Amino acid sequence: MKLGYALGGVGITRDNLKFARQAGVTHVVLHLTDYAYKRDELPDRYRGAAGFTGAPKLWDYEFLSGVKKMVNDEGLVLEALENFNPYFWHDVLLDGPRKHEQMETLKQIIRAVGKSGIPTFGYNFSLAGVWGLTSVPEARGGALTAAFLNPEQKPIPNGMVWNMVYDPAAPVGDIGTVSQEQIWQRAEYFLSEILPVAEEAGVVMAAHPDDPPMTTIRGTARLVHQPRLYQRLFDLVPSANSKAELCVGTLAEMTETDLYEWVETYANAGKVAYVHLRNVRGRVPNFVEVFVDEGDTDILRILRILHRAGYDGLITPDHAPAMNCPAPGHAAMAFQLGYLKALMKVVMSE
Ligand SMILES: [Mn+2]
Repeated sequence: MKLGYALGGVGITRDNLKFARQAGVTHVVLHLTDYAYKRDELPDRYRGAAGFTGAPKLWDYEFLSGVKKMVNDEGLVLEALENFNPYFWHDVLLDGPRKHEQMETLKQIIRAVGKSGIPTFGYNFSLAGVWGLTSVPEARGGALTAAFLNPEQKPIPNGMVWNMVYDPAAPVGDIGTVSQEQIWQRAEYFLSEILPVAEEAGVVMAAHPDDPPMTTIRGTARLVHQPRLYQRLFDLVPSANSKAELCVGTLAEMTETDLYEWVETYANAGKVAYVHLRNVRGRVPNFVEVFVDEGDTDILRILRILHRAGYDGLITPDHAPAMNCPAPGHAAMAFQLGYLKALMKVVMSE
């Protein structure tokens, strides 16, 4: 097992890479999108959106190899990219008029990822995205943290998907409801197109479960909102390059959780691409993200199961409660990284 760390958007800096290296991280996952871009400039009807997608340049070989070089220059390995910017694939998610054209763009991106020598691409096939979390002082010592408290759900306005706005000038109205059958059909189209390209490019496509794992959010069905639905996803378009981005926190929030059994089964099957590790208290429709060493999940047990199953991939800390100090996010991450690094050492010496 390797200690991983995720950086995103404006947080992808030399200093943050050095911070990771100093904490003992060896492998990095990058979110190339600045999810909070122009959040405060969006029209009122998009209140609560993470941000605006902008119109990013294609993630081509030249761009990605430059990003990879920056990571390598700091003594780190670039293991994975996580999430397409919704700008590149909103109509694939929404079954819109540009879906075939956008599918070709996604294929170009995956080919460039492979050519750049980045082994894994994480994705989250979701319409509502990560939505509905609020900040509450409910982690240990009153630390500010994310919680899902079953908020009122309004429909997703036009021009928005994945909790980001891609067209602020879209006509007034909303995208309506999307059924389970529709979301699985759309996922099947996406996977049947992307997986052959990923196989040829030597890239593993890693699916993140739906966070929060409700059956529907804002009227739109969720894809992997119970652990058992991963099997349905793997069977939908079978491929050795189709794996799980195992978000332990999200699985623990699911109502039918057989978390330890799931981890054992799919780690043994070689279906875990990489791991997001956080702890939570509660399940949908009410949960609170807490420090990695409190909450409902036995993190040491998870690491033991992974190691015994021969899992040799990344363990990356997920979201963490903010700590009261001048650098709340960095302090929280340093704590999580140190804790995980120590547990990994224990487990790997057994
Ligand atoms: Mn996650």
